[in-house]
Amino acid sequence: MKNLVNILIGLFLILSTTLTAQNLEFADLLQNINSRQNTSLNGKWDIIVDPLENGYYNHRLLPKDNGYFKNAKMTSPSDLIEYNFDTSFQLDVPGDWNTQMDKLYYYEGTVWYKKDFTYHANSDKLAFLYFEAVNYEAIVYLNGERIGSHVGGYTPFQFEVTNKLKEGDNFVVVKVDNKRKKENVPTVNQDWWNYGGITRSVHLITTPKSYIKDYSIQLPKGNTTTIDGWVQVENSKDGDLVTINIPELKKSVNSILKNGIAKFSVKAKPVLWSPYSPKLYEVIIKTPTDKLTDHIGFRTVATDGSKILLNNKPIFLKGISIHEEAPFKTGRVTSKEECKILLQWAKELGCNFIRLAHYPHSETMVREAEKMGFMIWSEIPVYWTVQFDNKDTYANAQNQLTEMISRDKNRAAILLWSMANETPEGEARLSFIADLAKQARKLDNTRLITAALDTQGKGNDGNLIEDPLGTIVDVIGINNYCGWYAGAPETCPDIKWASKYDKPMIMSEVGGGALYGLHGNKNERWTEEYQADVYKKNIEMMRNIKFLAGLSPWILMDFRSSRRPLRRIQDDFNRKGLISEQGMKKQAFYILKDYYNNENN
Ligand code: GCB
Repeated sequence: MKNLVNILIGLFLILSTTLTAQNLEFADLLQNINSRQNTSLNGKWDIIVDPLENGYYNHRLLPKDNGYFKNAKMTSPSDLIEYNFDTSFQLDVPGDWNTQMDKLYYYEGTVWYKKDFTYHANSDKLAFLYFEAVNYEAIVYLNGERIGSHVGGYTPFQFEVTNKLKEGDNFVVVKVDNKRKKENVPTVNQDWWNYGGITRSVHLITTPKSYIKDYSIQLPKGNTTTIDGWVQVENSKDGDLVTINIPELKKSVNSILKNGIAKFSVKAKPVLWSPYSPKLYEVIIKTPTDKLTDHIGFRTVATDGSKILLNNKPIFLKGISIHEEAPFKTGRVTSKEECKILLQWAKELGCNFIRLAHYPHSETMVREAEKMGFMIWSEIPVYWTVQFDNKDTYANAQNQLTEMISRDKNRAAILLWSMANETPEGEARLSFIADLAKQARKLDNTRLITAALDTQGKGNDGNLIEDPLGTIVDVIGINNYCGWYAGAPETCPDIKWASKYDKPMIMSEVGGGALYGLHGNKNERWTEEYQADVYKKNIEMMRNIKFLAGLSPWILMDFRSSRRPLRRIQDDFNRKGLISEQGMKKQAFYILKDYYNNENN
């Protein structure tokens, strides 16, 4: 009874205001796929490797409208069809192809993937094919018919396929192409492996005809006592009710749908999410036909001069950078367990913060990190010199940014959206990144905008931060490799840092390489001793930076990169990990751990 009274007290009825479905600029994506009726299409997929683009164009027997995507079968012994998915090789999805098949280790090009599945039609349901990520370009065919395409290797995309599915047997074919191109984001140069394939999970999701598509539920900027947001319901009627229920807070809010959107706002005093207490609340969203459950944290983030404030209190970000590379087996991370191993190592190091480099990581990674109390920096692969004056390149970058924010806008752990990494100064680059920042703020005014700058050795009096990008971001990221790419380690402590901007600075990269188990003098490169010394000297340097608000050294674990050929040392791995790819901790791990454990901030 008491509960009921409380719920009634908390019951608000708010008429929706002017926000309409057309105002929403988020990507066309279902929010919170794991709370939906979901058939996994993971597992073995049949594949055909196609370096000549033979299955698509150009073949006498395969005119353009009759490619591998038709999944043709011979019907008589005299038929000539020079491919057959049913007898082809197979690859695991999710997964990269490079580490699953020796002959695909360096492969960059097209692979055709095919999966059979059954579907039982239900006239009350809609069906969606949802891909968590495919690197890099995907063209998707269902039952021989093209249903759409997607560009960008690290963000989700979906297609509504209700009317294209057949009762019973169906097949989906995906043409996956990871050829690097100058105009792409990232461009042709990158210091990580260009893993190809359907690298994350694939789902067949069904929803009611009128379904909850998307929502945003969080604390508004600077306010810790109001939860507000909106719910978007497709195929709804004006006047239908949406209920947002947070049982633990004893809040149940009703809001009326208008043009597919229901806005709400409710007074509440949630326990705030933080690394000390990563509290998530069960949130249940209901419409007359649909129901979803999420787990959402509430917190605010802001800056004050050179401080980052979490829930109005200054916090120092003790971080580490992470690539989405699987421990022990290398290749792409494909399971929750692998995410947890990486995160557990970051915990052991004493981190409260992770930089998910250099592209959006999986939703699983973000959600696991959030549960464990890590603050997150999430970024798009605007990396080094992309074509800043190319409109299509910008559209691609903005699309990846929009998909990242759309997917993760309800994750309290994410404090920072990063627009770019180490981009060379210039006018075209400035307006490119300024436009991205504008778009990010339009979609989400509650988080901070950052970018990792490469501002080494500027100015006369040490390192002066004056990159004009500093005017655009809220938090300045600096990648600096004192003792590795610039100067000897002993020169680092004397470097004086200055900044033109009264803004927080995160040392978003710092570090050096070492081969696990290689020992020697601290002046010998690649030894663990050298790397440990680089860390010691950089920590001394960082202690003197008054406007330092955190750091995310490069990097938690050694990762594959085809820029790193040095035999018997690198062997295609960037060796700046604090941990080897086989999980062995190097000396520098303990130097950073000591710093994080003993520093007073
Ligand atoms: C950087 C890049 C990062 C590289 C790293 C390195 O500045 O941002 O992607 O892997 O340096 O190891 O050189």
